[in-house]
Amino acid sequence: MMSFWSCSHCKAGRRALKWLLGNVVHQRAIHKPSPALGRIAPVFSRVSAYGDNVAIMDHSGSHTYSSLYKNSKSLAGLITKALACQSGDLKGERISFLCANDASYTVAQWASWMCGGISVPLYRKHPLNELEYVILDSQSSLLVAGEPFIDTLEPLAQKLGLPCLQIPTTLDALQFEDTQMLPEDVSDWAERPAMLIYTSGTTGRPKGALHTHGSLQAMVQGLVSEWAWSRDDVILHTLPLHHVHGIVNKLMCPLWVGATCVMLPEFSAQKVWEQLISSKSPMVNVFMAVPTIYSKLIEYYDQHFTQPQVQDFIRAVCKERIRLMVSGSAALPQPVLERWAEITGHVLLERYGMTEIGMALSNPLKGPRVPGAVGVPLPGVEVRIMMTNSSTVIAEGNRKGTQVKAGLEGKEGELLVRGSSVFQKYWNKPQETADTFTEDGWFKTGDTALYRDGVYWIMGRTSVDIIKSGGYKISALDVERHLLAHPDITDVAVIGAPDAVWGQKVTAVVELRNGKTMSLSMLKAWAREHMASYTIPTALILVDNMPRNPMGKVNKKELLSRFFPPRSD
Ligand code: MLC
Ligand code: AMP
Repeated sequence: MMSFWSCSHCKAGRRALKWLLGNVVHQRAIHKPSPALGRIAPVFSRVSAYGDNVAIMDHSGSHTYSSLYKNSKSLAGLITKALACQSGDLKGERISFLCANDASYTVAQWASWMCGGISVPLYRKHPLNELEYVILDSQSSLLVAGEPFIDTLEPLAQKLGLPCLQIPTTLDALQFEDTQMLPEDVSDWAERPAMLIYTSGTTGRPKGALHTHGSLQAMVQGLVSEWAWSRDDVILHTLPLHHVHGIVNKLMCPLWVGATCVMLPEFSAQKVWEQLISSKSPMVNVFMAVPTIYSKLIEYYDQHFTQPQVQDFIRAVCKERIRLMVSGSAALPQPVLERWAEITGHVLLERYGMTEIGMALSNPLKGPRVPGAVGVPLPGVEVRIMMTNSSTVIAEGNRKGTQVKAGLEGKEGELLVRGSSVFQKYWNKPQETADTFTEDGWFKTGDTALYRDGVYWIMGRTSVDIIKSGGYKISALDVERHLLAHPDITDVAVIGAPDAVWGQKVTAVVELRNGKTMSLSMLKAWAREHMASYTIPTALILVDNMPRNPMGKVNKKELLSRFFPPRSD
């Protein structure tokens, strides 16, 4: 096949051009991304323009932009006071916080930034040992607990000798401290560290990916322009708030433009349906979720909305009111995409992203969305597909187009990403940081991708040791490390079995001590104390001897095909 330059947005135009030129090779220089970010400053510095607009609606009511700002300032003052920081600038000290999915989360995040700190969001479904790991690894100086979590964090704070502040449920009860604060117009926001997000890898414990205010703003502005966010938007938020999907795409984007975020405390299929079709103001017009959530919503719909009039009503309401429905964080199965389109009239917009890079590739807001593909690079993002174990670039592209090496269209390789939304480093892990970038500054995603028909396709992970279940990235090695601590387990291999609803199922292949028995429920009960709920195996396979090759290694691909042979249909 000949190489050609392709404008990724216009398939028909490209075909016509190809025909016209008789397949003549056309090259076009790849431009460096021009981020055009403008002034870099955290989201709270924009809120004076949004004043009394409702920023967040949660279980306790409505919170305006000005009230969030005021309460964040109060908490920032309490933080600097607790840390005896006279200058008002914590210069990147870490503030770990554990809040419910409500306005207190934003108050904790903004407050850490207002006093120059790095926000480290903790997750309520993590057991104490995991919370402690993040607090210690990030070397946090202070903990902040939303009221429901004070009993969780206070003992940890005492154990670790850290101050712990509480955010009352009634945010206005936060006491204002008139302390020195970082001026909002400091000139170096772009390089200032902003947030540590913990993410699993193929080696070791989770790593803290450090984003600066510059990389966060690049992520937000890319999505705001690409998906046409406006202050009239109302998004329904149902995702955990310790990963970029929930933090950036669903919370920071609406707050950036002065829109409203309706927050549910956690995902519930019933509550989501109620909100999507509710005629109470403000009416939701934007929704984003992981594929498992769409599967669960479909399951609920099929069980509860069986009457044709109800189905017609739901479809009409979704079609009329909702302007955007997005899926991401894991591959969207085609049956889910199709069924969702039947139910709601919306073809889900699938996009691709990662903790370290924010969002990189997206199907278009307007124009055809190719099922199974993840579209083209977002503004400011450059991508490359590299042939495995070689320096050959198969394809390279940005917003303006993609070049493919002659004869290599459709060939798979590792996806590399570069651009202003890419993280700065893994916290205190210089070697891991260096290993994950090429010498010329490309981030190696570990995802296998290809470029075909003018769009990018994600084909899976290069490592079997990364499992995606329910949109969560789970390290098989980390799960093995936990399970090996079980007194009855002598050997274990964790694999990700394919699963229609969850993407992959965390499956433990286990060898037990002689004479011991184990059921899945026994294993789950034991694991609950030690592991985050979403990492606990949901399938258990007992073996007499762990199959190992002559080098003593477990071949996980073989294990997968042995226990989960590919279906022929
Ligand atoms: C879990 N269960 C399974 C299973 N997996 N059962 C059978 N097969 C499987 N494969 C069981 C659990 O053991 C549990 O059982 C029950 O299902 C509920 O599990 P849960 O984890 O408590 O589920 P739930 O609370 O319903 O949450 C599901 C979810 C959640 C989809 C809402 O997983 C979620 O919020 N996911 C989003 C993750 C996310 O935000 N990712 C973004 C990362 S950022 P029992 O018996 O214990 O009740 C990123 C970048 C990007 O990826 O591109 O966005
Ligand atoms: P995380 O590290 O939790 O941010 O997860 C990022 C990973 O999710 C990526 O490296 C991909 O493996 C996966 N991912 C995100 N979006 C998609 C998508 N649309 N299709 C397939 N995989 C995806």
